[in-house]
Amino acid sequence: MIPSSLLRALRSARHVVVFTGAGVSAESGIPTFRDALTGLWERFDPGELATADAFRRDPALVWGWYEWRRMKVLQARPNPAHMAIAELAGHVPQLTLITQNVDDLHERAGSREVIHLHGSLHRPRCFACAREPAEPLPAPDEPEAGRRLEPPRCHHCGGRLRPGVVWFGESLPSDALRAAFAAAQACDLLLSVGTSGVVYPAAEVPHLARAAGATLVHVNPQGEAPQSAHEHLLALPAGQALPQLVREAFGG
Ligand code: BJW
Ligand code: ZN
Repeated sequence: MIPSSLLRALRSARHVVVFTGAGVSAESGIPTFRDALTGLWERFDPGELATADAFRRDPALVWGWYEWRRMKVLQARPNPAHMAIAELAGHVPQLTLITQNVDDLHERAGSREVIHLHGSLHRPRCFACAREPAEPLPAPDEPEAGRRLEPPRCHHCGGRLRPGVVWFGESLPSDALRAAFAAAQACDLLLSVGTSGVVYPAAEVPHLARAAGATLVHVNPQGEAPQSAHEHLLALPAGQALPQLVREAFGG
């Protein structure tokens, strides 16, 4: 049941921000990071895989793991949550989509100009000179989760390619972060979908929107009950909650 005050706020919003995390892709079969039992960090140590030092120590381990993840994304399809977000953009005057995800499922659902705060699995670059390869990488051939794989070499300088994601201790792309913070401060409603909200500075985004007076809507089956009348929790999987929200607010 979606509260009527929330439906009214959504119908009258001029600028909506949708802020997504791994939970929005969970129903596409992409594992989240911190869910008990199924999260990636339950099985893998982020310190051994998601830092620049880890890549320096063991590039083949890190590259192999990210190729495994890229393959999972290539095999996945956008789910009803991605589709509902793309559809919502057609119902409101302005929508800014900010994602922490490194997959391309929002784009494949039809969303345009997605702000990727943590980069992309699909845009590797040279670890030495930062240039991107001229040719897109071929699809990985069925690597297993723990299999080492030598990273391809850069055509310019011979350095190793690294995944185009933001590792712990690295700066977020400054244009993306600036655009995300500006949208958060300018929006009147922010939908936070499938994120634990523990990784900074991305986790500032909903806080900035709240401080600027926006209505906040959290979509998370494990979410905590909010404290204010301007904040709502839809404690459902995103693939159910978002289509229902768009349908009840705008029909069709
Ligand atoms: C569903 C669902 C369904 C399930 N429907 N929902 C301040 C204090 C302490 C530390 C720091 C700080 N500021 C910065 C730091 C350090 C660090 C940090 O934040 N650490 C914290 C963990 C404590 N931050 C950084 O290092 C950042 N850089 C930085 O700050 O640079 C400046 C600096 C320089 C030098 C030194 C120090 C600072 C960079 C962070 C980059 C994070 N990168 C990762 C990996 C990306 C590459 C990869 O994919 O491997 O990004 S970590 C990982 O977490 C990934 C995600 O984008 C990110 C967020 O996770 P997300 O999306 O929220 O997923 P989960 O799994 O946590 O949550 C899923 C949620 O979905 C759950 O709540 C479920 O209930 C829900 N869910 N199914 C709806 N069907
Ligand atoms: Zn190079």
